[in-house]
Amino acid sequence: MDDILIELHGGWRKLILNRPAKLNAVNSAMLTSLLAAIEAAEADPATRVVMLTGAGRGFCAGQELGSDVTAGPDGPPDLERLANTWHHEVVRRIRASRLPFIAAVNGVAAGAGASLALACDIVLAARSASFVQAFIRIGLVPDSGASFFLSHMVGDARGRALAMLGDAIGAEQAEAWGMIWKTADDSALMADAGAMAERLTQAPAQALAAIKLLFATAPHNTLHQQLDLEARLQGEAGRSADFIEGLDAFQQKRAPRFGPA
Ligand code: T3D
Repeated sequence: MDDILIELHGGWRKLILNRPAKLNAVNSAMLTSLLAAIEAAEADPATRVVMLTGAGRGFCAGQELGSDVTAGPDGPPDLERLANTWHHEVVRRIRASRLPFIAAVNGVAAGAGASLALACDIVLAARSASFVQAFIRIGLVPDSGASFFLSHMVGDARGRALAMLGDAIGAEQAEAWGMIWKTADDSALMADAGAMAERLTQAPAQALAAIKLLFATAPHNTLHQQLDLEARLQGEAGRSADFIEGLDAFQQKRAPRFGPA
């Protein structure tokens, strides 16, 4: 059975974490497949959006608590390597991608599974879904960007408490705290996420990629650095065919038809 399923939907593709019996907990082999799936999406000029979701009742239960993290004859597992080579590489690829990533969080997102969702550009979650900073429960520390995402998204006080207590929070709480974009009824999640993906396939791709870059740099740039970058990217957007089309459409009072990146 493939541990990552890929569904093609015209201009967007859905990547499904597919180990439902383990709530889609990931291991190095599965993350290798996920990296390849992300690479394939990037390489396909017809793909303009990626959706990430999980099979079954979970989104992703984080690192599989199996052989990757078990002590072997040579001593304890090398979690630094596991993080750098697999988990963190996925987060880097999602954040560096030209493509908007939507997480459709269909169930529990724990440990690195929560980070995987939060690394995406827009997170929709089923009302019954939950987010668990599970690391502390097993003596580990937040990784895959969790400390970065939480401190920026929910702030220091809430982020620290979530990381230190490891309590689960429900999707509605996550929405209220600004951790995710929106909660959907469980039965509507996939349709809502699909409609969003469809909508983003019609958006100007160059501008979407530039927005990703702006939000990646904003947390560590000064205002002046960010103003410089915004001006540069606006200059590039201003020279794009999408801007010509956007202006024409506005003046002609019609919907714009943006082309490929
Ligand atoms: O180097 C590095 O970077 C290392 C990376 C570390 C990053 C991490 O992600 S550390 C955190 C790892 N994840 C966890 O600790 C979460 C473990 N799972 C849970 O705490 C719970 O399963 C959940 C809170 C996520 C959900 O609870 P519940 O009650 O809804 O489901 P369950 O019954 O516990 O789980 C269902 C099955 O999935 C169960 O298998 P079974 O008994 O039916 O055969 C359970 O063992 C399995 N499962 C869940 N999570 C994992 C898992 N199997 C392996 N690894 C898991 N992470």
